[in-house]
Amino acid sequence: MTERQPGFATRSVHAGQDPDLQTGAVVPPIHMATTFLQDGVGNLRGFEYGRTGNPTRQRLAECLAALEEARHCCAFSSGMAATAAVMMLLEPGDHVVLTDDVYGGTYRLLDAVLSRFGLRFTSVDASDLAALNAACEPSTKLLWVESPTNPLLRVVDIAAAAHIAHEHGALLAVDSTFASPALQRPLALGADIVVHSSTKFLGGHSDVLGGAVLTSDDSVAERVRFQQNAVGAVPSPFDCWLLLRGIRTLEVRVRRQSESALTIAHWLLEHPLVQRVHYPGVAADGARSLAERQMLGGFGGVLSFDVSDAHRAKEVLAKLRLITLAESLGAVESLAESPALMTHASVPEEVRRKAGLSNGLIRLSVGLEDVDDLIGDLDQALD
Ligand code: P1T
Repeated sequence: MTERQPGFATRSVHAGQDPDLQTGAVVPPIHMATTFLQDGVGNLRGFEYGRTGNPTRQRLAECLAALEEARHCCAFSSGMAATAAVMMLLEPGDHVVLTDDVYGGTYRLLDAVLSRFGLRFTSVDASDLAALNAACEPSTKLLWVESPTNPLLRVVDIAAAAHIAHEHGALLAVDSTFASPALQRPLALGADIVVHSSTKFLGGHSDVLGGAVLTSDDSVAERVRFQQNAVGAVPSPFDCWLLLRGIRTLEVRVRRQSESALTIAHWLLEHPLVQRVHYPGVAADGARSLAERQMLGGFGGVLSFDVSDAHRAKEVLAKLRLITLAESLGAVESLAESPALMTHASVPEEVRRKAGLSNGLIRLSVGLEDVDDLIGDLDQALD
């Protein structure tokens, strides 16, 4: 009889988190050492130097790989560091196709930094597969998509995007931060690389920055590891430990956040001042059924909605009492922000407008508070 693979919640609690062998401590210790004894030159006990590897970081990587069902994971010091490591697999002159509503920092990295090193990119609505295909050029080496996207919560058909990428001889990287591995496993759908900002749902408590690159491609993994060791964007052992602690409750947090977000999305749809609600669970039929097929039992804890203009959006945000006005998402406390003025301010206005990102857009990350209290807060702020 083949042994049944442990379920997702079980892996969240146990993968990479075996008790400490030496002491039996149920919570594994944090290894702070930056260097490791060699029993003779080059005769290592598994670790050499803290930038190259660390036992706590190795446990985190093992855990994340088990959650994403990946052969390899490389844990980084932030989501942007993980993103940059993937982009640095490319050569000057290579072309990247990018989702048009990506996190503003990802756009900025390509637009203001990597373009100086010869990378070219085209932004496109990746939920439109014909447009995605048409944006590919002979020198396209990477398709970079978010699903759901930040901040318009569009759902990209990952299996179809993988097919398009491979037909063009390119890799598909999916920034799966908004779904977390609790709701989406892009590698199983054909993606080559998954990236997370583990600052968000994985950490879950707004107290740790982190990122991860996951892949089952041995050559990609080797190049990402080499790049990380050469450049040095490694997370601290304490940050890795905090992430392992947060991940233990990932499944229950995301389930509850998804339920509350769906309830709030339905409530917002009925509000006279709300012009549009962006959430896969209330999207048009095609997008919703794609999300139902592609996502695993929930649509995630982030939604966004349009009010008339930037002035009204600022007023609503200023009136919130329970929901905190702040960037970031995926934490136990609810957060709201204005993408046009905050997280996506580095994206030029005409690029934002073309992507459908209005100045009156408000993004809400739903936390673990009682959903009635969150609706009460939105109700008084929109009044
Ligand atoms: O902040 P950092 O850990 O470096 O992650 C960057 C990043 C990457 N990908 C996505 C989809 C993200 O949303 C982010 C960070 N986003 C925010 C801080 C935000 O408020 O949208």
